[in-house]
Amino acid sequence: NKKGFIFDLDGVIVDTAKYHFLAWRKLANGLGIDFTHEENEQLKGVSRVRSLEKILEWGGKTLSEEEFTRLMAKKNEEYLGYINKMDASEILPDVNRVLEFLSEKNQGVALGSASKNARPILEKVNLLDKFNAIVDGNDVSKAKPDPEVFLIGAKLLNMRPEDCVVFEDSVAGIQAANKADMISIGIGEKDVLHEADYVFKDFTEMSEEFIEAIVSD
Ligand code: B16
Ligand code: MG
Repeated sequence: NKKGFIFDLDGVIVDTAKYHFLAWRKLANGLGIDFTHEENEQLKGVSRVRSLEKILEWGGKTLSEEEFTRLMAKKNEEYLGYINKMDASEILPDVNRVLEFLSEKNQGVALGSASKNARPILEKVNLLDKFNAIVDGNDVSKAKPDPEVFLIGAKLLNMRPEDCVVFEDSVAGIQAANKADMISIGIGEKDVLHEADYVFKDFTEMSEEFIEAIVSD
């Protein structure tokens, strides 16, 4: 039996949300806008453009198109400064165990991320060669909760959507997986990710028996 396993990046494979937070906070504070951890939570899985729009909404500010574009580039530059210092020690607990198990079982493995920086991040943490397909923010025109990112992933894996499984930490990502008719597995809090078919706090809680049952279902 073969299934396609599609991983989100930020919050599932690595915790880059903390770097997004530092970069967005610097930008927001520079505009005289407060930026809290709670607000950062709401930007999880949200595209770069939409993230800046939301921060400006929260701060009650508007910018010219030129300034908007310039600040987005500046935020990304700041973010890349943190990314460049990443290494394999930042891979979240038991991600490697699950990836190895899936590869042993000859399962399809893909990345489905909103980030335009997904490839450099995977390279930094030395995971690029573990994926049979990569779909990131450069490949999609519609952001999660639209299912586009995962449907492209299924296509690249040559799998039907209903034979795919998505690991996601964001509500929008779980909704996208459900809309794609895939099995949705939340990584995080049960009360936040209640729309998911299954929820695990992190991969340390996910047994090989569970994955096997999904594969042979
Ligand atoms: P970038 P994911 C998402 O990654 C992040 O959760 C979100 O906070 C970020 O704004 C988005 O990528 C775009 O990232 O600025 O690097 O293109 O969770 O979909 O892997
Ligand atoms: Mg995520």
